[in-house]
Amino acid sequence: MKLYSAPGSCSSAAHICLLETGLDFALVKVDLGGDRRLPDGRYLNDINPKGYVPALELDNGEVLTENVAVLQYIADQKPESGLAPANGTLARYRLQEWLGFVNSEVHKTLGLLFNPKLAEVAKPALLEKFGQRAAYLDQHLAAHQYLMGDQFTVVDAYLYIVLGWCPMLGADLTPYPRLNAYLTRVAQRASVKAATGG
Ligand SMILES: N[C@@H](CCC(=O)N[C@@H](CS)C(=O)NCC(=O)O)C(=O)O
Repeated sequence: MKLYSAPGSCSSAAHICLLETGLDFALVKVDLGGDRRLPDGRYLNDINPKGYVPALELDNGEVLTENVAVLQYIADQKPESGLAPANGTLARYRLQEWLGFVNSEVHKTLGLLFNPKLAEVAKPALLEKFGQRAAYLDQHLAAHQYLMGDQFTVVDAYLYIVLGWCPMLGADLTPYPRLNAYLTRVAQRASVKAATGG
């Protein structure tokens, strides 16, 4: 497997999860701020015509994109890692529920704030929406170590990475003590340290 990833971007979640599985993979770093040319001379668009990371090239040459699919695929390559509950169980749908929440409510709300073309006037409304999502997470984590309970799963890697953007975006996490404790817990994992240089 080959992961096309930009360190610090959402694709680092897939990097963390690959490290958690212990599977063999190659990491191809993509500079999103540059011309997105890859070491082999191709461009990111040649791998993912949608033009973004993560992209996971499978051993049969197929390319899988979208965090929600990529993360679950990685987890399913090593079920004993516990990164995802078994397919077909209610717990798996709960994981997908969380993945949907992190993807569309957290990642994409924060992601808009990176856009230099975003009007200043739009920022408070986005930050307010983010605050509501953070408060919900904080409340959930009062009774749980990780989003799915006692087990670290792919969605924790995803949430950890996107919440890491908060200081750059002016999104204040100090009102959410349980969320902060959770981030500290996740940060201690060897896979997270290795993928983020922590
Ligand atoms: N819908 C995609 C979005 C992925 C995404 O937002 N990737 C960002 C990095 S966090 C990216 O590559 N942005 C570059 C661009 O859109 O041009 C997913 O959920 O995987």
